[in-house]
Amino acid sequence: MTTFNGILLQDMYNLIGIECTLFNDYSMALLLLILVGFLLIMGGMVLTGKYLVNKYMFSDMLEFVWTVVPAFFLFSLGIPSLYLMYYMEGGNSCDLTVKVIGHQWYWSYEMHEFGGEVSIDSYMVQLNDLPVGGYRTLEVDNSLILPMLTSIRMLVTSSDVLHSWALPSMGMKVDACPGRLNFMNLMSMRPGVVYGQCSEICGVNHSFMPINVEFINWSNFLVSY
Ligand SMILES: [Cu+2]
Repeated sequence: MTTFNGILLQDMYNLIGIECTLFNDYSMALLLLILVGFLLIMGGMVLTGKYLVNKYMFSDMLEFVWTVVPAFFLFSLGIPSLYLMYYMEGGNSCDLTVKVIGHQWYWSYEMHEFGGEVSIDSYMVQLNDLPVGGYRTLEVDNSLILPMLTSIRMLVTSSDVLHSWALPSMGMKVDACPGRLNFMNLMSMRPGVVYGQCSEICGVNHSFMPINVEFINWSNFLVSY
């Protein structure tokens, strides 16, 4: 069901996602401030017929202000944006490593940890087999089950063409390139199911290779495979 929650960004599962949402809110507020301020000044001048141009014909102060104020706005956007970019790179330490492989047109996951060899193929559930309450083209037969509150290193690659492993509610997206390992750090702050889709046009069934990650606690995770 479509709800009002769908108008804005999704509820985030990790700190990076929360930071992205805050940055989006801040930039939109700044944009609105500039737009409304500009419209009020221009509208006021046009409606009243009183133009400020004559008063400020040779004003050094005005030139100073219209240079410094926009520069301040730009820096206030650029600095948090740079901070976020480096934050997304993640740290070097992790507790679990998962390999994600993109195929035409499904995802497969591999985990070689805790003495176990986990290898999963994750295909989309066809429309006829969709469970009640399931999301169309978003449910998969085998979802990736991961522990929450754990730093997980995702190694992303592809076996054929370019794909992209994306989780909008974690603010993360990594390209899957054949012959190359890209990585990202995931850490979910709460349990739940995170949905995503391939985000690189990869062929006719590009729209039908959803990503489904389930975050649960450690004790359940250890017995889930
Ligand atoms: Cu793809």
